[in-house]
Order: sequence, then structure tokens, then C-alpha cells
Amino acid sequence: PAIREQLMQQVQMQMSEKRFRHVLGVEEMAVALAKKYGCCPNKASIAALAHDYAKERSDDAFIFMIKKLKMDPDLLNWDNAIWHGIVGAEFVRQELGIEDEEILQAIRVHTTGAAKMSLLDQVIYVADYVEPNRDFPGVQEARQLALTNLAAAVAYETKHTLQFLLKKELPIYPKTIETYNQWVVKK
Ligand code: DGI
Ligand code: FE
Ligand code: FE
Ligand code: FE
Repeated sequence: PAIREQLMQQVQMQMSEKRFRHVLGVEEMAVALAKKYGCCPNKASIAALAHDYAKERSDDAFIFMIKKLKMDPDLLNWDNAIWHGIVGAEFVRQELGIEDEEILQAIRVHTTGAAKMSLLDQVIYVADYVEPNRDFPGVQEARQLALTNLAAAVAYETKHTLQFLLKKELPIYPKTIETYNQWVVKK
């Protein structure tokens, strides 16, 4: 539909060609997963197109937005990796006029996941990880899981992302640990 075309253009203008290709890959995968698991393909399309909308903004732009909206001041201790989802959703709301809370929430949690994730949240989180342009050891297995068991794919992604962060001695955002405890730890 026309709104998708317009959104695509607005997103494309905000990022490198490579990142835009990633975004289109996430959209393709998200729509497929939405159809498979029974959540709204239209919302999946919009959320996917907008999920990395703010990723190329300056640190100053994120800091300004966090202060302007009086968001959790702890956010100031983090960086682009964490900001572009949680704070990025506010750029999406303000600049793209997307007000749908389900879509904004999927954008907020697309990097870290969350203990509670809606079907749409899971679809975007997983689609971001396994879209066709991604290439890393394990992506085949992650894709396989995505098409057969969405919750298992969320768990796989969470576990492997945490392993990657630990190996690089990067700081772990508390939400990432909450996601791990909820989705990976065997009960
Ligand atoms: O924006 P993308 O590259 O498509 O993917 P993403 O939003 O899932 O992840 C962006 C980066 O964020 C990626 O390099 C992994 C990193 N990340 C995920 N969870 C955490 C994190 N970085 C830190 N420091 N802490 C986290 O908990
Ligand atoms: Fe992202
Ligand atoms: Fe991701
Ligand atoms: Fe992404």
C-alpha cells in the first residue's frame, strides 16, 4: 500500500544502503513469520521497516531525546546499541507519526528482548537476527528454529547474543538478562 512505499522512502533516507538492505530483509522475514505464527503481517511490515530508523543518529541526538522526554536517566549510561531501539521508538513516533503501541513496543525491545514479549515483539526480534542478509556461525540453525518454533528461536538468539557480549566483555543491559532468565533458563 501507499503508506508502505512512503515509509520505505523515509527510512531509506536515514541510513546506508547496506543497512537499508538489512531492513528490507527484516521486513521480508517478519512478514513471513507473522503469517506463520498468526500476528498481523501489516504491523510486522511497518515495525520491521522502522526498527532501525534511528540507528544512525548521533549520540547527542539520543541524549537530547532522553532528557527532553525525561526517560529513565540510567539510559545515559548506555550507548547506541541500546538507545536505537528504546529511544529510537520515540523518533519513530515523532517523525514518522507511527502511534501504534504494539509497533512501538516491538521496536523498543528489538535489541534486548524482554521477559514478556508479544507475538509481534518475538517476530521482530527473531526476524532481525535471521533475515536473509545475515551471515554468522549459527544463522542456519537460528533460521531453522525461526520457521519451526518461534519461542525456541527467541531463546537461541538470546543465548548466543549474551555469549557474544560476554566474550567481548561488553556491558550487559539488565533487560538482556531478564530476557535470558525468562526465555533460556530451563524451568
Ligand atoms: O541494529 P542491528 O544491528 O540490526 O541489531 P540489534 O539491534 O539486534 O543489535 C545491535 C547491537 O546491540 C548488537 O551489536 C548487539 C548489541 N546488544 C544487544 N544486547 C546488548 C547489546 N550491547 C550491549 N552492550 N549490551 C546488551 O545487553
Ligand atoms: Fe537494531
Ligand atoms: Fe537483534
Ligand atoms: Fe536491525
